[in-house]
Order: sequence, then structure tokens, then C-alpha cells
Amino acid sequence: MSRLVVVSNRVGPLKDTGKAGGLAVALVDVLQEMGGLWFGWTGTTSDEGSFGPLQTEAVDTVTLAQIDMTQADYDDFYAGYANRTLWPVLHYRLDLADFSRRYEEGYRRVNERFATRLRPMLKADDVIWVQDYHFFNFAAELRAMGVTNKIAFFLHIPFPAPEILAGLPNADQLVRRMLAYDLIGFQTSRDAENFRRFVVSEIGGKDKGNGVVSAGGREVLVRGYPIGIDAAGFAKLATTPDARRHTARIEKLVGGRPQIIGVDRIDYSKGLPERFRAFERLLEDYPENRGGVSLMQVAPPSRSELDAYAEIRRELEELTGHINGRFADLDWTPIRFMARSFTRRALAGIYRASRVGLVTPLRDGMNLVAKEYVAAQRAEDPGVLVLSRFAGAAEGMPEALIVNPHSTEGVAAALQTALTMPLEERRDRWQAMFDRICAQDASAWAREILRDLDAYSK
Ligand code: ADQ
Repeated sequence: MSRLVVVSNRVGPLKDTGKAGGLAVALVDVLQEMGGLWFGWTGTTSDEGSFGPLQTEAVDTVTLAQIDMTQADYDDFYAGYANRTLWPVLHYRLDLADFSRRYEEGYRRVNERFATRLRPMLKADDVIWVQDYHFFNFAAELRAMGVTNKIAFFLHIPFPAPEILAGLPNADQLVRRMLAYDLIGFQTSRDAENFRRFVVSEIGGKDKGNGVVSAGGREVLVRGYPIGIDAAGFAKLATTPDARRHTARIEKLVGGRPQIIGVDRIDYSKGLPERFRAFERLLEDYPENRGGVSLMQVAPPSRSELDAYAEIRRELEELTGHINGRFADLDWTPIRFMARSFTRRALAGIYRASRVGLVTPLRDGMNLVAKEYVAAQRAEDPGVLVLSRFAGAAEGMPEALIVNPHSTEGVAAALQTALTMPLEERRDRWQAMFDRICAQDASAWAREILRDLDAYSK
């Protein structure tokens, strides 16, 4: 059997994968089974950067190999092109994107450097799997060095409609270089369709049917592979003593009154201010909820060096103050906003104590919180998921209450429906979603991509 080589910006952990979430669990599973190498960035910067020593660590059949970046690489490649250019464009926010040429050059430089460092570690029949928007160019760089191995790519975030992507300077070159992969996986069939449309309309390629596109002498399989979570594992987490303690603390606090839960990194793609306004509208339009229903929002800060992120945090603090000032009572606080993170066990317990899971991104590749919320529920008395139509997760979770996150009234009405939904309907909807996320879990996702890569690439 071929060895698996995974490339991603951050690697690991190999042990304690439970703390890291579904992706690490899924990748470590397949890496262990096939034997493998996981290559990426150490997370630190140094003067030598990617020319510095390779840091390795091996557990059983799996080796982690990591290299540093220079501060300039970090600024141009990571904080620059990846997070200030690609992230906003791929989330349909051309208005927030920074198209500095320096960033684009840094991106090419780091892709080339990382590929150069991986090259001598590759064996002839290795199967290579590259993750996410940091490394769109990786296969093209390897091909230029004569690598003919099978190489797959998976994009964790959305791939926008061609009309949006065309706004990115040199988008056509970026997509041409992506065709160096043999298989390109996206979160949804819509993202895959957007990519195929771009190939046809912007670079003169052909859609050959069954997901295959051809251009520049290459044929590539392009499909949706919705990522899953370790659903069974997460359901178990929700019943651990640690999780139960968190469930009990919330239940004591709310005393039988329903809680709505939101859990997101602070990011403009997550629709957080819109969500707070929709909750305010719930209290305005359905006054019977005043003094009863509360919203708990858990949101660890991310990328706080970027202005757009710091602004959202300020806006959320203001909205919390405004809504609480307007509606709070002696024994009831409408919104509890916590800009911090929790362990996965604690999170599982928090989901379980919440009657409604509110997941309303303006754009999201998949959104794992939607699946974790479902996995953590009690089968006999499950909560209701309210889910944005613009999360990739909506494609595979039609039993959720699907909303347009831009519609304050629409989300408020869905919340009211969720809060008043009879037990039997809650159970039916939950069971269908739970069965599906168990069948289509993270490990099934990884295996399907690798199976298709093996079957379709010559
Ligand atoms: P993210 O944008 O990070 O991931 P998401 O899929 O929701 O979004 O995953 C976030 C993870 O972080 C979840 O596992 C969640 O439990 C955890 N988390 C969030 N807030 C937390 C907190 N306060 N404490 C502890 N843990 C917290 C990107 C894409 C997504 C895609 C994933 C996986 O943007 O669309 O689903 O990759 O492919």
C-alpha cells in the first residue's frame, strides 16, 4: 500500500487528537493506517525560516515534519495573502480584501520553498494530500520539480462563484496552477460547480461531465466531499464527567428556561453582529421570551492583529451592552458573551445544555459547530438546530431550520419556531441529522477522497 503524505499549514497533534477536533482525528486515523508523513509549518518564525532545520517527531508509523518561516514569510504569506487576500475573497468579501503585490509574491515564495523542502522526503509511490487555501500552488511547484505522484487537494473554505473570484488579480493563474492536482475536493457540490464554471468560462477549459474538467493538457476530478466530525466520539464526550459538570452549571443558572447557544471564532464570515440583532428582534417581536430565553455566545478571538477582526469584537461588546441594558431583569441576563475558548469536553456539555443551536454564518465552508451541536444532544430530548443556508453544512442537514442570516426577522421567526417546537418533531429532525453525521463522519470523508484519488488518477 502507498504511503500517505499530508501537507497543511499547521500539523498534528498526533497524540491527544481529541483536543484538536475532527480534522486531526480523521487525518491521524488514515495516516496511521497507511503509514505516513505530515508536513507543514512549526507555527514559529526564525531568521533562517524555511531554510532552517527540519523538526521531526514520530509516533508509530506516522512522522510529523515541520519547518519555520521568516517573519517576512509570515507577514506576506500567512497574515498577508492567505488571511488578508484569499480568506475575504473566498468568503465573497472582495470589499475587505487587500491585493498587495507583496503578499502574492510571498505566497508563491512560501509554496515554492515548502515544496522544495518536501521534495527530497518523497518516495515514488507516495500519495500526497494537500490541505486548504494556504497551498493552492503546492502541486504546481512539485510538478515543476518533476514529481509525478498522485496529488489531491481539499479546500476547507468556500470556493466562490466565478463572478466573485474574477475580482482577485491573477485568479486565472491561480486556478491554472490548481490543475496540477489530480483531484480537487470541495466542501459542497456548489463549490465544486463554481470551480468547474471558472475553468470553463475564465480559462477556456472543458467540463467533461462526472466532475472532470480538462484544461492545458490536464484532466482533474473536481467534486464535493462534505467534511464530517468524529460524531460517535463527540457524542461520548458529551457524557463525560467534565461535560456533565458544564451542563449542570448552565442548567442551574437558567433554571429550566431555554438557552440558545452560538460557538464561533470571532470572524466577519460568521455573521455574529447579525445574530445578536436577530436575538434582539426575537425579544421585540415575541415578548413572551423576555425574562426567559437567553443567548450564550462563546467566541475565542482569532487573527486579532487584523483590524476587521478587532472591530467585530468591539461591535459585539457594544451590542451585548445595548441589548442587556435594554431588556435585562433582576434574575435574567439576555446575552452572555464570552470571548474565550473552552475544552472540547466543556463545549460538548454546553451544547447539551442548550435548547437551540444557532449557527448563522454569512459564508462558511462547512461549519463543524452545526454537527457538534447535533452530536451532543440527548436522544430523548434533543435541541433544535437553526442553520444558515450559506453554511456548507446546510446542503446535508435539511432537517435543521434553514435561515437567511441577513434577515433579522427571518432568524427571529426561526428561533421562535425552534423554541416552541413539540418534542416529537424535535426528535424526528434530530434523529435524521444524527444518523447522517454518524454515517458521514470525518474518517469516511478522508477515505472517500483517497479512494477517488486512487481510482481516478492515472
Ligand atoms: P473554522 O472557520 O474554524 O474552520 P468551524 O467549522 O466552525 O470553523 O470549526 C471551528 C472549530 O473550533 C469547531 O470544532 C469548534 O468546536 C471549535 N471552537 C469554536 N469556538 C470555540 C471555543 N470558544 N472553544 C473551543 N472550541 C471552539 C474551517 C472552515 C469551516 C470548516 C472547517 C473544517 O472555515 O467552514 O467546517 O474549516 O473543514
